[in-house]
Amino acid sequence: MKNVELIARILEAAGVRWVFGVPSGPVLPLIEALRHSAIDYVLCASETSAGFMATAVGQLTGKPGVAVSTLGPGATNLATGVGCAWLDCAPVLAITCNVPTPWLERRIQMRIDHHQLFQPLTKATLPLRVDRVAVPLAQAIALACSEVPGPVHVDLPEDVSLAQATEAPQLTQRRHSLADISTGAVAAVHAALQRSQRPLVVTGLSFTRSRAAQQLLGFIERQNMPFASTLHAKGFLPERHTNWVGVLERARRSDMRGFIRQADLVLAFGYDPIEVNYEEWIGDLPVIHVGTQRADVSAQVRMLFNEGGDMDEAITKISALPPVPNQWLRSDWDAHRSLLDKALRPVCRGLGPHHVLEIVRENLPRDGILVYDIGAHTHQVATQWRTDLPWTCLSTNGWSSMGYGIPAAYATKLVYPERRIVAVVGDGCFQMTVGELAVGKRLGLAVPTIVLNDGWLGLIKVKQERKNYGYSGVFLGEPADPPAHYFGVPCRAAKNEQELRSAIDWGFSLKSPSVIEAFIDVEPYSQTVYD
Ligand SMILES: Cc1ncc(C[n+]2csc(CCOP(=O)(O)OP(=O)(O)O)c2C)c(N)n1
Ligand SMILES: [Mg+2]
Repeated sequence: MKNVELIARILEAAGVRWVFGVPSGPVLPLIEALRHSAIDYVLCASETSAGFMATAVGQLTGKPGVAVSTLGPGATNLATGVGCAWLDCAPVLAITCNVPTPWLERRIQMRIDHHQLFQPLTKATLPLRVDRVAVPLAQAIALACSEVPGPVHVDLPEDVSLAQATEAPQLTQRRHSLADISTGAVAAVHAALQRSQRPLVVTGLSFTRSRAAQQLLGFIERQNMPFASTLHAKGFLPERHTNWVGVLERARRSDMRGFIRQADLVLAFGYDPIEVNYEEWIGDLPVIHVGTQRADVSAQVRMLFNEGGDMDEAITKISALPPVPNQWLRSDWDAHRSLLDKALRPVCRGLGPHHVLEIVRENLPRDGILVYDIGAHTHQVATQWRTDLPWTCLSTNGWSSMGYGIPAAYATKLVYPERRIVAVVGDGCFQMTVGELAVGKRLGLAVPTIVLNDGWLGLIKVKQERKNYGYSGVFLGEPADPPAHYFGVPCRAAKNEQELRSAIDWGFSLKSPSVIEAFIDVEPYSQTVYD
């Protein structure tokens, strides 16, 4: 058995189903070994997308998403995808295939130091060597999956790939137990609730890894408290619940901040400031932060408790606290939600982003999954979209890289072939990743991609407006009528609600991918995104 075969066995044993990437000579031995394994090698249009696909698989399955690249430019492309796993906390294994070991330090075509490249983007970066493959690989997998999950990089020189394996396959289960923070957390919450008249619960990225959502919801209901989340935590508590009051720091943030000013205490569970710093919205409210990591905050934030450890244990114990009466009225939350819903839907010419989202929502079942990209539309989706189920509304908010939407939607379809998946992307994001449509076509992934064709880098246009700058470098051009297909992926235009409804019906009726270009008015974003 060669080392690449050993690697394939170890990946199989770790539950890996796909390896995403773009090949080159040094990658070929690994691809050949995968060809004889239960793992599919998925050719992507760029390594960056391979990293996004691995991120989505890692988040959705809890098993390592794997992306493989060649050296130098393959590795630098991959780095952008790996950054997503790093700041959005996804278990990912990034493998770079390199020149043979004796050449590793030489100044030769395409070669750079991969360990230096990946060091700031990963939990660890490990070299594989002729007699040291199984141990570091097993360590890498265990480390990627342990709390806080994230990417681990391994570098695989070509001679190591081809050498006979000298080790047995192994999987080390490194389960480092999380600190018990429950005693302090329970005491802090108990004391704070006695003094509070209007407590507010918020959840965030780390809560997506919690198994105590039911306990937290029970606590929220018994204590008669409203709750909000960040973008990533959408759906991990049900957004159609009467106590739900919105999403922090996305569209209509001023309405959210207005509501938050009515509160006198924030109980944060699984909030990760990587999505948005507390300082942005907290004002002088006291905070109890219960997460898997201590929050990185400045001295100006009034932290009553700030600990990282076994969040679920803490939530479970906190949820057993007896109810403490407070002054919240359900009508406070109803009034706020009505205000928010109205403000998200400004008058506009023709089709607005909010119309598109409404129509998509109507056509996506409860367990359907929306995967969306980065731009003004991210803000609109995050605040307007409602979902009651975990992992049904995916984007990137830590890394926030354009180009996530299409590859992540395709990866999601690989994980959930039976569910309805739709990608919603801006036209700028579409231009960055249009080549990935060919991946969907090749794999026959029935995912409609809805392009919000507004002709602008909408988010940056709004930023220029807010700074009183002139528009420059943000106009993509008047959207042209779309072609009949991109790389064989059929495409339709939708210029009004009726055309959009029929295009969505058409998209979901196909057994392969499609593109729907929705021609939307960009102006509503000026009233929703940063207001
Ligand atoms: C890789 C990368 N480059 C640049 C940015 C900065 N950026 C954020 S949103 C955006 C514009 C996105 O435009 P589009 O896809 O048309 O979406 P819209 O804002 O119009 O909804 C840009 C340039 C980024 N987040 N990621
Ligand atoms: Mg745009």
